[in-house]
Amino acid sequence: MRVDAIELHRVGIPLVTPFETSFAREHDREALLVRVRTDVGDGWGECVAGRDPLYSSEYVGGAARVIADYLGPALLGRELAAADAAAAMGRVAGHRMAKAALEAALLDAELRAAGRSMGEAFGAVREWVDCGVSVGIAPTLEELLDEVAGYVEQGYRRIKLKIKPGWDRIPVAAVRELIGPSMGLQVDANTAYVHDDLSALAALDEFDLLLIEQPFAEEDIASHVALAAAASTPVCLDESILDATVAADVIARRATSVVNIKPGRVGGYLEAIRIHDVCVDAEIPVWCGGMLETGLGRAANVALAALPGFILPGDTSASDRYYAEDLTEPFVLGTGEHRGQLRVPTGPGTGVTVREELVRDWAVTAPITLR
Ligand code: OSB
Ligand code: MG
Repeated sequence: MRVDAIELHRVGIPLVTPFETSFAREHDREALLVRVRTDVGDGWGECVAGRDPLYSSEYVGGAARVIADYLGPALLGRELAAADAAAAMGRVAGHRMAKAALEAALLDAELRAAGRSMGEAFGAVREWVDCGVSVGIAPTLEELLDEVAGYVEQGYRRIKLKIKPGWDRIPVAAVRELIGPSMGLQVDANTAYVHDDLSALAALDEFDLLLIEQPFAEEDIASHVALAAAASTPVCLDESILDATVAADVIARRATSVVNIKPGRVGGYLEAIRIHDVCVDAEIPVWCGGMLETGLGRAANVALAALPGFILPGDTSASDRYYAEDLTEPFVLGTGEHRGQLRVPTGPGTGVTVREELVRDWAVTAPITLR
């Protein structure tokens, strides 16, 4: 296909509840949406960069800038398949979230033109995926327990608690008590701890957690190796997993025994599939992470989560966990045998339709068109 134009749309969408992590408290999600216009039709992709460079070095404004100045020009006017996009943008170091959004939009355009779904193209082996929910740091323990009880009631298949120093043992103990011994529970520190906290983290073993996600800095592989050796709870890397090469390396070093795959963080769905394959070969379970995506990014994440190695429930929650109104038709948890699951879209491309009136209503800056 030939890339004729790239549109950048910046939107701000209110969250139904503020989301607090060890690095920020957010009341709305600012997202960068990319539309590619090609000779075979249009495609949409969502950039997972946050408003500020706190989770990673990337952020919405920087992603828009690097697309306008470098990544867009590397694609515009070129004849290429979506699978060629990463190489075409390869001269630019890093900026994986920006690259992932462009590749996702190209995949959407290409698959729509071919009448194929992302699930089919990625190698999905199931029609429904198991869903967990990521629960932010709450103002009080009581509010945390209310929120968790609500999610359990809605059918979510596991709970993930955001933790940080001073908000770990007590909330984890209280939630384990609330949900009982058999429901999956895991924690995510988003790099908030240091090596000296090792024994305090190992003490969470008592709560029979599925995993502890990214306690230490992105670059601090050694501390993750030390925790993995000291604790029975599996260590799971998120921020540190930059691509399939890093994934293979940190598995070999025994820094991680579970991997959180976020397509946006690793440069796109095609690299995410390569990480999945590396993990399957190494018998490392994976699950699909999230970045508070709208229905657009969620649709593609749910398709990815249908691959065989995704054996743990993902942070692929229903639309109403995040937004009163979603950018696409909403994702709703199933019922009966599909309680706590989302259905993998089967329509061409992402299988969902971006509501363009909402892209306009939610715009925080004027759209930019690159030709
Ligand atoms: O570390 O997994 C994370 C949200 C924003 C940035 C980082 C993370 C998260 C989440 C939410 O945990 C996952 C989701 O429900 O989309
Ligand atoms: Mg995480």
